Amino acid sequence: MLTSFIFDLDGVIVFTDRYHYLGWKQLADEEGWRFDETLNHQLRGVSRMRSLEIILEHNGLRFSEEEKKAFTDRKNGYYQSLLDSIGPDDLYPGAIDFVKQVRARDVRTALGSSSRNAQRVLEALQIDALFEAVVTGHDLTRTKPDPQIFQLCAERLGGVAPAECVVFEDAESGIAAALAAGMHAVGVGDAEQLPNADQVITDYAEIDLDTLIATGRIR
Ligand code: B16
Ligand code: MG
Repeated sequence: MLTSFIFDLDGVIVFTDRYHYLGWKQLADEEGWRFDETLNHQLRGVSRMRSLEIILEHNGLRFSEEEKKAFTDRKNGYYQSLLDSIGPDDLYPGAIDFVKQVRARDVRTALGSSSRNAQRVLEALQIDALFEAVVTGHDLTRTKPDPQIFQLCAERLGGVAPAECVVFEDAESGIAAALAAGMHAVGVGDAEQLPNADQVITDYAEIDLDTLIATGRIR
């Protein structure tokens, strides 16, 4: 029985992944670093500092911890400026209706985001009440693909068994984290970017709740 659905935030519920990209792009352009959409895929789901390190490794650059902190602060400033004008148009089409539908079927819902800005995004879009448990970057000591984020979601839902959990993720690192936690992993986005997912969707309507009920997978 699948009792609990766990959702990533950026790229799964809301298109803030675009704003993360633009924030890094602005920093990279100002510093003269190489950075493009392909490299950006590797940043999905991973922490702010790890994201910077991936960009620096790609450019063959090294900086002190202090300098790296200054770069991540700058990127976060650009990202937060973009968040100032976030609105309902930024929501992934059908995502909120889907969360409401599963909740109406007594499926538990949690949000697991690596972002330290996740709470701000949830509140700006007034969607925080849709999730019984919320885990953000502030709660984590290890970044995806480590399973800590989803294990903590299951714990905060009251100790749900991993086999009862379905994770919705747009990041390869997030799919790996879900699988490492022993959970079912649904990729949201481009199937070519998410080869390890158990299933990949581009539209939440592809998840057939009636069939899941009929086959006894959910109540
Ligand atoms: P912040 P998710 C992740 O969110 C993003 O995918 C990733 O690009 C970002 O670096 C990370 O959050 C940290 O975000 O800088 O706001 O703390 O996809 O796990 O919801
Ligand atoms: Mg994501």
